Amino acid sequence: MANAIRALAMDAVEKAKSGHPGLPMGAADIATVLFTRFLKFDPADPAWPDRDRFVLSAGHGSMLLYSLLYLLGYEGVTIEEIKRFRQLGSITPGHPEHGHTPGVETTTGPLGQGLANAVGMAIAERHLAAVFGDDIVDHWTFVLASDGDLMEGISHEAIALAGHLRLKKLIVLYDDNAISIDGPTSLADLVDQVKRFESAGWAAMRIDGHDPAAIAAAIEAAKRSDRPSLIACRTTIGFGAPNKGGTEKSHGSPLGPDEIAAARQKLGWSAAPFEIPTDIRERWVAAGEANKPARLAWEKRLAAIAADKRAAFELRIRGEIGDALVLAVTSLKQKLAQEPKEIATRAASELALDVLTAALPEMVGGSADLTGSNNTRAKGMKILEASNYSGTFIHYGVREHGMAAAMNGMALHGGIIPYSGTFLVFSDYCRPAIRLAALMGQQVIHVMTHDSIGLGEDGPTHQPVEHLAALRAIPNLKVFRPCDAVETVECWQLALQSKHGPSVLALTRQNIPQLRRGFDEHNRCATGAYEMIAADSGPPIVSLFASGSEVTVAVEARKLLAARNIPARVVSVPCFALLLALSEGERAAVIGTAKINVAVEAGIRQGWDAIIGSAGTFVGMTGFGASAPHKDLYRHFGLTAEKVAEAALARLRK
Ligand SMILES: Cc1ncc(C[n+]2csc(CCOP(=O)(O)OP(=O)(O)O)c2C)c(N)n1
Repeated sequence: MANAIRALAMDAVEKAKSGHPGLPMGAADIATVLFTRFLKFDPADPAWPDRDRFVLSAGHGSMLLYSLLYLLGYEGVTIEEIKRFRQLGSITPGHPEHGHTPGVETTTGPLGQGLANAVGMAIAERHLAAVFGDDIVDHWTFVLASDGDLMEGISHEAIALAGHLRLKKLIVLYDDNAISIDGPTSLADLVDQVKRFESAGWAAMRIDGHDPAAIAAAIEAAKRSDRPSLIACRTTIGFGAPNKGGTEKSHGSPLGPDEIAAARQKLGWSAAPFEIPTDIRERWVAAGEANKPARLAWEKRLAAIAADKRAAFELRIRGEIGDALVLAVTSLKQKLAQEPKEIATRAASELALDVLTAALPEMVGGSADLTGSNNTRAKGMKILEASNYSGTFIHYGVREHGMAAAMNGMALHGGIIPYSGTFLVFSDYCRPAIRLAALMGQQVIHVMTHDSIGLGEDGPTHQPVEHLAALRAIPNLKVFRPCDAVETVECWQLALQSKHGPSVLALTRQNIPQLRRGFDEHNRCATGAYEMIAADSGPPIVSLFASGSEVTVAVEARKLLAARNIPARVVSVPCFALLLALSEGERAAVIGTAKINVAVEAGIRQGWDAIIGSAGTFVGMTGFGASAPHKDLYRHFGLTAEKVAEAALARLRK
């Protein structure tokens, strides 16, 4: 049965003239034991909530996964699609893409991410089991990880978190073939992975990854463990290829016709390319059908639980949030209308979280060791920890990358809307995972505070300058930068309604006035930008655009211009992505037709031209910040109402 995987991988890579045969051939025995004897799944229902998760962290070995999905009978994963490996429009792309191919639990390729996603999936499983009971939530998370996965820094964050949380239902099968692209891993690495995992609180063992009995015994032992488990499976990369096997030559290129012929002979595989002997195919199909009774039994158990609990579970799995959100948002906006607040937007976010987390139990929050600074722990939230998985707040430790990737895993698992916190400047430490959330269309929400030089004394190491632009460059990511308490609540609402992509909320450390007064039921941030204050003496000559804390600066600048009889309007721009997604006409209406466009933001100009045009004037940062109290910094860098007004006047004089 394992040779069927090997043959398909060799043949598909050969036909595509590119790809990675080494991993599928080396790990075929591990995968065969796992999928035929342990993994709980049903190809007839790839989204079955209580299925075991299998994450191929080493995404370059995609043909391992595609071979399995084909052999097990996943709908759509046909032999034709295997033959179209890596071709435009196929469901067998170079690296596995979630949402593209049934049975692919997460998008992998950037090494280390899958492993960290799996930690999030395992957290989600424990949490939902604690909330809804083992009757309906009781599954395992398996990972196949390579040398490269374990060399990546993110693996350190992920395994430390998993060990700390005692995620005993997480099992990592390590394809320990000691080969990577450049050659033997000894070129660059001498880490003893078993010791490393043990030191992080895991159970770890070494086995022969080509011995089915040893693989099965190890998985059984891992299932009995009270902690997460690493099974280091010693394998031969490209197993079966007589000359290239065991070397980097089998890692990432077609083996070539001669080597394939020799491998077929060595493996005793005489079937033609892309053909699987009937008896072997039947055994694979039978393995694919083996768990149907388990799924039907689960459906019965689900039907038997209390109706309200079942409804809550199903709603969460479907990712629907119902009316609770709008009610919570409306009541908070009413409160802010009655009692305006001059507070930092991070503090406004905490006010929002107090009501939102109370209304939406699917929100699981956290912070990378900046809880008090990010204001992400709302009232009444209990800690999610090994002794209480029903908690909803995670202390991720100083592990931004692992946190962001684990959040992706939770979102992929389903039933949870993960949000978390760090400083905006450290979005760089999360970026690869944020990008993958955007690519996969997963709802994760990053609260990123201390969003500009306005954070003050910590200085340029902590002051984001290019980060808003860099994040806005990621497709399908919404970057929100609200200008006051009301916009903060509205942006939270929009992030929670963005079911098919991640959001970043960039929030201030410093207090700012509440500009939005009175109650407006309508979410004004929904269009990404809107006219906050119209020009008060005739048609506007100047449009002042700003986001976040600089909207206050624009409002003051408008007054200075008005004093000189220059009519100016203020447009708040909390979210570029939403503004740029409007129809051309709608967008043009928001941007307006004033003679002069001026934008002010405590960041770099990049991206603003789409709004103010290349002829527009930008008041912002052109280099790094400095260490000083925030008001001094705003003056020093010219982010003041006077400078903004002057910039507009200078244009008028031209
Ligand atoms: C973050 C990241 N860096 C680099 C790569 C390019 N790359 C793909 S596979 C690989 C290493 C291959 O070694 P290993 O993980 O042991 O896989 P194997 O050779 O066993 O297939 C590298 C560097 C990548 N996919 N992701």
